[in-house]
Amino acid sequence: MKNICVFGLGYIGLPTAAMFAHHGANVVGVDVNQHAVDTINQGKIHIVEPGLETIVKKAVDNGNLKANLTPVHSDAYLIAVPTPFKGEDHTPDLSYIQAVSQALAPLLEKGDIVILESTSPVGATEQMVAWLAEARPDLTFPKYHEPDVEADIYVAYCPERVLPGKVVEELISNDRIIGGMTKESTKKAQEVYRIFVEGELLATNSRTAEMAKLTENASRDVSIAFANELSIISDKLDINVWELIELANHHPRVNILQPGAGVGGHCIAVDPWFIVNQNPDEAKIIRAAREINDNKPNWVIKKINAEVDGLKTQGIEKPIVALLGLAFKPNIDDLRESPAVYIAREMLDIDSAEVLLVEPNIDKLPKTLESGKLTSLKEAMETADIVAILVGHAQFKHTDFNIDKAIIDAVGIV
Ligand code: SAJ
Repeated sequence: MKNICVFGLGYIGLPTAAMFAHHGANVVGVDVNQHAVDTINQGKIHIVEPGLETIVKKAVDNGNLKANLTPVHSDAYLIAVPTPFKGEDHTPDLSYIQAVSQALAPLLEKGDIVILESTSPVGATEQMVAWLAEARPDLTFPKYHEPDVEADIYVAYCPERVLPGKVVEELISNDRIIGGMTKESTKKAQEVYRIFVEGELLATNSRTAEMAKLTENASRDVSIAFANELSIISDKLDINVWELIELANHHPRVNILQPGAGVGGHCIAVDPWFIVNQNPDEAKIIRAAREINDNKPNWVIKKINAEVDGLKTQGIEKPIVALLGLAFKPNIDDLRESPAVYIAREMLDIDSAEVLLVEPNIDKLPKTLESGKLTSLKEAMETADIVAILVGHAQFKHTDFNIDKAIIDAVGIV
């Protein structure tokens, strides 16, 4: 498996392409974004991921990795393009996968393998095969219900499960699920990933692999929702939820996660909806978890506003509120789909308080928060009347919150 074409050079596609190239494969990465293509061809990266730039630079310098706007014929095609929602009801939008299918279909030759990595609803791999087959009636393609019948083209669904911030390390060491449409497709896909994966390559079929990816993130979402629900109940009962969870977790078979300001990122807050959308009558806990986690930021806003109202009745005309943390999780600079950004946006629209934004991992506020003031932790701690801790950044852990201010601790630092 010498020549590999990777579609989508984002958070998953680029590290994967670079890793194949780093291990000797001849890789062409394809993206519609000219800026991304140009940046990568200079040996640089357009995303933030520790350790990735070094690998990309080496691979570009030794000629194993090249970025392009259009694909070239390869032995293996990997697809890592986005699968966003179409509208309010969380219907998955497979149009990027469709566009890639149409671009790669003319290049296919007997014996090639097509691997879908994009997080997808169950059945997406079969839909992709339908698009490929429509464009190439001269070739045969595998069928889900005929796993022993071989076809001209091998097809598999192989989700990634790497943690943003640890991608380089986890790509190599994580076990991987390899879901072939046929048994032979599974074997071929295992050969592809064996190029750099040191973890186990777990064989299954395409539907189970699709559902496994969604299940992993839904599982974490449900666990976090449980913690978030406990935090709201505990607040009402005047119990410290962090102590409560710590104590409960001493039970040998209990392992509760941590409550927070909500669930952010591009995976856990998104993937469970693929299950709910496809199984609206059956996916009850999964839907409830999404709703609980999506509502947590509004609960935090209510708590902050209650403190604001309290200070106003004490005569402070416009209390100063410091919001600590904007990233979607601790110790990263990624603000996308962040509950803290949502809270900041809502608080900036409120006239009754002045809002200071503290995020030590960035030096410029995003457009949506431009009306806010990026403030140092020191200044915020000196001037604010109310401090709301929204993200558990390491910098905040070393701060003394034993001060004469109202503190709302959404992440259990205090
Ligand atoms: N969070 C909590 N409480 C916790 C743990 C997390 O509130 O106890 C919050 C975080 O603050 C954050 C959100 O959940 O807002 C998600 O963070 P995360 O670190 O749990 O996960 P992600 O989104 O960075 O990456 C997840 C991972 N999935 C699982 O752990 C099951 C990763 O392995 C996947 O590859 C990734 O989604 C993905 O791409 O799907």
